[in-house]
Amino acid sequence: MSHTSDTHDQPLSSGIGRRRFLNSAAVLGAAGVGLVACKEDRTAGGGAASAAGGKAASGADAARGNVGGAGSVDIKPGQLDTHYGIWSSGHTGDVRVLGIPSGRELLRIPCFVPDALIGWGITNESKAVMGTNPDGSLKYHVGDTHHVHGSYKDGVYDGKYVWINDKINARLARIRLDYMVCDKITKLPNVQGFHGIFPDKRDPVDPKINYTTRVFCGQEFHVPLPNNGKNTNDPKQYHCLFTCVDSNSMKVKWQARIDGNCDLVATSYDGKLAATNQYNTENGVHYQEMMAAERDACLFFHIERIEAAVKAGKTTTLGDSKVPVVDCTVDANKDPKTALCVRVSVPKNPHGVNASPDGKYFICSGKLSPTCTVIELQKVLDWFDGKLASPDKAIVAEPEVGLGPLHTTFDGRGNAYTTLFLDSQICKWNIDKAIKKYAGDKTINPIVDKIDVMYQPGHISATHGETRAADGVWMAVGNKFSKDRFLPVGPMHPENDQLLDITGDKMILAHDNAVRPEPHDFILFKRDVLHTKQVYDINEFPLATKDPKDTGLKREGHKVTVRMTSQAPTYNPAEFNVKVGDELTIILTNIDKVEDLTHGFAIPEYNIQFLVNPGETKSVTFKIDKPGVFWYYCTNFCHALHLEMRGRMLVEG
Ligand code: K7E
Ligand code: CUA
Ligand code: CA
Repeated sequence: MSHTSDTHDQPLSSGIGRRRFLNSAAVLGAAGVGLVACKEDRTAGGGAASAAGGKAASGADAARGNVGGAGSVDIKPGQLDTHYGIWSSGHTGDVRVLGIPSGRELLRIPCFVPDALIGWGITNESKAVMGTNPDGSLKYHVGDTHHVHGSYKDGVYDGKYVWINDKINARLARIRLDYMVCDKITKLPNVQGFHGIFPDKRDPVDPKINYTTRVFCGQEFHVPLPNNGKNTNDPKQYHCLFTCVDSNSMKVKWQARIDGNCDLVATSYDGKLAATNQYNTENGVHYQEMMAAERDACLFFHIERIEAAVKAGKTTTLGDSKVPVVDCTVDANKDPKTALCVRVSVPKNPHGVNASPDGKYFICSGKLSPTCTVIELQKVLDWFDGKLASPDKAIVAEPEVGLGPLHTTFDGRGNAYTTLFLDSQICKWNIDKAIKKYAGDKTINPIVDKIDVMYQPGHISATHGETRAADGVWMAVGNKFSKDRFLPVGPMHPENDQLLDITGDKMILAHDNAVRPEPHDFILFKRDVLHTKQVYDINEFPLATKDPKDTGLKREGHKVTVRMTSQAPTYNPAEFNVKVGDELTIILTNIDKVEDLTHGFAIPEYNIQFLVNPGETKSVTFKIDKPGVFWYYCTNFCHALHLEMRGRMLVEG
């Protein structure tokens, strides 16, 4: 297999090295020994997993009855998965990293909500990313992540970032994939119910910019703009905003005021169009009103024109926000030649809009209609050029797929796979056949296959499905109900993420995977897309203490700073003195450079616990409010003398 460690610039597994490190450290009772062992046997426990895709299953595997061309989902002890999956985890508010095909959860990356393991929301650095009140307390403690998408270059993942939304508090988070940490969170002004996101795939004008520079964000819940308590019952004041965030600075570039709402978001491969499906074109407040119209819409934004309007100052602002807002309401955009946006109609209350990997189509799933609507992007551009009589002429197919279509993914071979929430099925259908049928050949049946899933599926995503490199190997489905699939654990069942092999004509259900509620969206890609780092570059941290002799206490009035290092199994300093009434800041640098040698730092009675990875620096600030001896100690097993890794904070009475 090709996926051995020498194809990566970083080690794939250090289980053996780590074990040897602990053993030799135990014998010698000293820090920093046995480290050479870490460099050997990288591949002993590594090697590739069963199959990277496209390889025929062995006879023995096939006999198990659930193995197709994608290979076995059995990852033997010591073997590594072939793919990463990045999962949005819903109202637990974080991001999860899974190994695919095993479904093993490898990491949770906190962003919007505090995390007790790594001390997210406790350290000063994480609080600065999350956002605080003037008194230093966290602004928000809850989050609801729905959609996660990666950065693109040339229409494929470049492995740099993923972005994820918080629906509750209208925030967009960015995760750096090298260290797998959240490095920025942006609050969208004047937005409620921030739902769909999608990064752009290239610049609409400059061909040299063939990578992601913007992230588009849709608002699902319309509110009076500005939302200041006036006009709460005047429907004409209710609008939604479609927001563009600069993917690099994470600053909000512009917003577009629209009629109706935004649900999910898609972007075109040429960078020219972004779109959102709308289920509430009625501007209804109750669900009965939101279901009144026979057809809703997919709303297309002409990015180049919008940005020209922003540049020309054809904008307003809302409330305290300085972000320029363009007018994308229906009445202001009737003339195709100048329109910033256009609605293509879609049957009643659609859900999900997905871009096909050939770059030609956006597909809206019907939800209340048993259909998917295929919209040809070139025709939408033709409408903007005044060459298409009506925007609905851009619809090229509307296949009947089954009951409750929600989300669609692709295999790169011309097929679409749509979740059917009500039928508890996946429908595999052929896009070209659906187009031919819509064009008049009624003998054609675009439906290729259907398979039961358990139960009530929402999101669906195939390996590289929303990129030009869609390879049709594995496909994950997030089921909203698991009922009888797992041991009962009281009233709340886990969710059921299922993995299907889609290499053949027929889909094969390969694996059930219980997950903590409630995942929504996810992306799956080959593991060589990522090159994560296991040891921090100490220079990433301006506050780092690089040498133990620079540690110690500095006092300025009641403000006390303790610079500290950790090196297994010691902290330096091992004790320090402070007084009641002091405001203490501890800046801890882990100067161990050994992969996997993470230390913790906890101190009793002050709600403090956080981790420092090799080379990492973190700080905490708190007020000393009681006298006594307080042992700070290492929470993360690091050494044979891990339990001895502790020190004293002495507060005179
Ligand atoms: Cu269908 Cu918020 Cu993506 Cu969930 S939405 S499933
Ligand atoms: Cu350091 Cu445990
Ligand atoms: Ca509607």
